[in-house]
Amino acid sequence: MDNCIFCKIIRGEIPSRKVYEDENTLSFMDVAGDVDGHILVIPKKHVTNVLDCDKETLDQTIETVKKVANHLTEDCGYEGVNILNASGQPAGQSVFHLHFHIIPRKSTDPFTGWPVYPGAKEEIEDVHKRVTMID
Ligand code: DGP
Repeated sequence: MDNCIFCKIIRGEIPSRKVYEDENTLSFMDVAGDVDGHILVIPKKHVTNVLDCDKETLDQTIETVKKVANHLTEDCGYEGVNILNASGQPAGQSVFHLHFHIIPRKSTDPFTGWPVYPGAKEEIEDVHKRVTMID
């Protein structure tokens, strides 16, 4: 995709600090500067997000997420990771090339990795009826 920032990173037209690369995926440092160690994992094939991603590309991308996450916890002194994905603008996606965020974590971190939600408004039974795929 000509104008996709992440496709430009893959092509080397925009520099990136690479963490891992193989034939189908790339992992590099996120420039957001919001939390130490913020890393992204993307497929080299341009897909928008999880919603339009084919199984093969998603499998390859998740495999690299696991590889990087294991490296962080086994070799880099971290104790856990948060793995985050936004699929769709209402979910907070701002770059429309599939990516998973990896936030390396330590038990001493003075923050939670989970979004701060406002508290459920609907009865769980009502939501369950609307979303369940089980007859
Ligand atoms: P999201 O909001 O979930 O779509 O995340 C997009 C992330 O991409 C955001 O954390 C900042 C990061 N980002 C945007 N532009 C660049 C860039 O040019 N280089 C790098 N390394 N990261 C970028």
